[in-house]
Amino acid sequence: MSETEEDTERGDGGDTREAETVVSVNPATGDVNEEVVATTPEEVDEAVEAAREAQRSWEARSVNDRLRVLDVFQNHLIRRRDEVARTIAAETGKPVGEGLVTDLIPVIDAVRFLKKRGPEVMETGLDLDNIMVMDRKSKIVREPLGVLGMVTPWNYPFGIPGSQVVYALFAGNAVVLKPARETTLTGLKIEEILNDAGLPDDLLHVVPGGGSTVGQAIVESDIDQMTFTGSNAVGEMIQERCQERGVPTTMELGGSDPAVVLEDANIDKATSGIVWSRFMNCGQTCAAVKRAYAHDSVFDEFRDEIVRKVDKLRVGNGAEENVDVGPLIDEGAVDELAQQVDDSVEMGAEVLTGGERLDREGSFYAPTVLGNVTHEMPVVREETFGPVIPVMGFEDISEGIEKANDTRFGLTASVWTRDTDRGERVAREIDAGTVVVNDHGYTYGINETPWGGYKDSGHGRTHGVWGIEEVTRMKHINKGSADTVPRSLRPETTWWFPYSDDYLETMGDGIEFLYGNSVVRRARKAPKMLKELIGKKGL
Ligand code: TAP
Repeated sequence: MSETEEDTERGDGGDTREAETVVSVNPATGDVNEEVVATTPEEVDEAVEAAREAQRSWEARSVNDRLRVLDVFQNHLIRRRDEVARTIAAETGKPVGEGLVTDLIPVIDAVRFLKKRGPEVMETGLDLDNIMVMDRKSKIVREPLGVLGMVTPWNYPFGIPGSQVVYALFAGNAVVLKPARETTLTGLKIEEILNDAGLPDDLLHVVPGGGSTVGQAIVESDIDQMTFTGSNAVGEMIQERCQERGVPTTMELGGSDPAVVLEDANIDKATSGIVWSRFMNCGQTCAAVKRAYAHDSVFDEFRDEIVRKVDKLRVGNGAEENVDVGPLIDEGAVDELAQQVDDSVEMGAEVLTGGERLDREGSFYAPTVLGNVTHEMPVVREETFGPVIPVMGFEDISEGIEKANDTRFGLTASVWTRDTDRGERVAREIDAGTVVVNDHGYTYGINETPWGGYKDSGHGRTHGVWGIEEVTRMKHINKGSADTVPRSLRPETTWWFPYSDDYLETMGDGIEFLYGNSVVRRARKAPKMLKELIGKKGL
């Protein structure tokens, strides 16, 4: 939870000026963590300019040199993990251990992946199988885009910006990042630890402030790419503006992930996995199970197990011991969720457990399971960002798939079954960027895999080879020898000027030899072609 305030400060000369501040508040207690002076739009422009200058020399350093800084960062992060996780808990209320797992590991793992696979993605040799170019060599080199603008949400305040920043810096970019107001202190930690690790000055600017001021200033600034993670309403606005300005974008937006439980599923495992995926981070996860469907033959058992496991969740301040589910980010989020549940109940949904705010200090809502749910209800039609799960049945798998796909979103999904081959066949039918069989959403922390959605869940991919591609541009370099063969012997390259008298015939023979599917005809052309090629190489 946070507030942006305008304070009036009095300078030495008696002038007054407006200073906007960001107030970081603990949503579990309502206590103020700290107040930070917000960046002004002019300072955002200055940050982009300074970042551009710093980026040039960063790009000029070798990939391994850049990796050395990230390696030190990784070590600092491992050492300072509790400090970071406690900052996250103070700003979001989530359990400290959960911060380690879902915020720190994705970033630490990103560095692991980039050390292992990054260099080969930045420079890859190509096999040129065509015999006509056997004396040539090709490679792909990836070049940074320049200065990247980033705007990120509060729900994974270290994991999301941290991993995006690491990929961008690895590839040789500079970054200007606005963290969500609610989690400004966590955003500033990324900058602090990277600077401590030896990141050159000005390569990363974390600029605190509100979305409509500082966020908007980044969008309007001289950036080379914009990565946005957050709601569809804001994402669509930013996308439109970037398109007008010709700035490429990566959009990581909302989700309404389905879990599809087949009749042969391990119900104990499926319900444990689904409850964790939905209720961790107090249900405020883009890729949480937001709709659960079970085959009619196992539905009653599935529903009862979900209710039983949800009833055992311990709600409280995540900074304390023995807490599973923390608060929502603020009162506004509780209001919105309560409205979605109340409206659905009015339309006929049945509260199987929970269904109300918790009467205690902080922004708490009871972990809730809803039955008797239809697709017309807000808890299914809209994205729910809190601890609520609607459970529904399906008669056969085609109905299950149809229901799973009945959404504007397509971030991730899961299929639960003992028959993993069948699980894969169902996965292929679901419209989502990632479909996991017998687990849900966890691949954000596995950096070999891509992250990004279909449909209204956004476009572009963070993580993995594709995450590197997203923040670079591809250059193809092809090299041939500078040596020439006397033209009296052969033209340097068969297809160059001057065209020989038998050019038409030679090229025709070449096509037959290289691409024809008759072995006999290819063999017949071989001597002439070999002569061409030997002549061409001057052997
Ligand atoms: P938003 O309200 O969209 O906020 C996200 C960021 O955008 C914040 O930093 C916010 O700043 C900023 N912002 C707001 N208005 C802006 C504007 N006019 N110009 C530029 N920036 C602006 O989202 P949220 O409520 O924090 O996050 C929840 C949503 O994010 C959910 O829909 C969730 O599914 C989605 N999400 C998606 C993913 C992926 S990977 N697909 C991951 C996490 C979350 P303020 O500080 O002013 O709010």
